[in-house]
Amino acid sequence: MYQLSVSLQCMDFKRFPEQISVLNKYMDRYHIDIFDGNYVPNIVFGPEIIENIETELTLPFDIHLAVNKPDVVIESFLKSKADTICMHIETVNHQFFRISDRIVQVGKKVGVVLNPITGLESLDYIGWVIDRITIMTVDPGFTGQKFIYPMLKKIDKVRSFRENNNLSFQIEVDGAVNRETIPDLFRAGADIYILGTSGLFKIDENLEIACTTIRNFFQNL
Ligand code: S6P
Ligand code: MG
Repeated sequence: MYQLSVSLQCMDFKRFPEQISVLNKYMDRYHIDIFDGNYVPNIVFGPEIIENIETELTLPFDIHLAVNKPDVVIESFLKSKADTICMHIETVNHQFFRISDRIVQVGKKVGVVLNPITGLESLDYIGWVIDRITIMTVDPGFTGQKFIYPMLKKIDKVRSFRENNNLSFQIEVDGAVNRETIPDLFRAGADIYILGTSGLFKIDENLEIACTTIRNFFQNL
């Protein structure tokens, strides 16, 4: 069954209380991007902000660590209420198992994120350890970017790998997930859809209408 996740950096923070109460009602989970201004040329949330807003989230949320050195910052995010911590495989290839063990130790789920340019070679070794794989369908760092179509083939390959090996991790897609790209993503086999500017907030000024529109869209796939 698919899940609709919302990228919180795409919200209108001037209207946070109003928007979060609507999202809590219509969506399945939240996605919080952590940028370090180095791995990606942007900065948005940090641990203190998460501590402040997490009490208002009635849905589970994950943390997407798009940072150069996840080991340096991870402890502050392990203290959060996030149920899943997702890290870029490119940033942890010398200590993936050490970090994933630590995530499991605190009772959270392990997610791995693959940039569009990154291949699937690591799956042979990590497929048995992870709870989720996030296929970036844009380069990480910014909202409102163009969908990278060859990622559909990648999702399909990940799905086959999961089936052939009898595994159960979820497949998540992140970047330009909207009404134009969702039918293809759905056919390719995505489970979790991260909705941002194009997939949710730009649908309608009224967030309640935007949420019901995208929900109905999924129901009719
Ligand atoms: C991208 C980030 C994403 C975005 C999301 C925004 O660096 O990891 O989570 O927040 O993709 O959605 P959209 O529709 O603006 O691409
Ligand atoms: Mg993200």
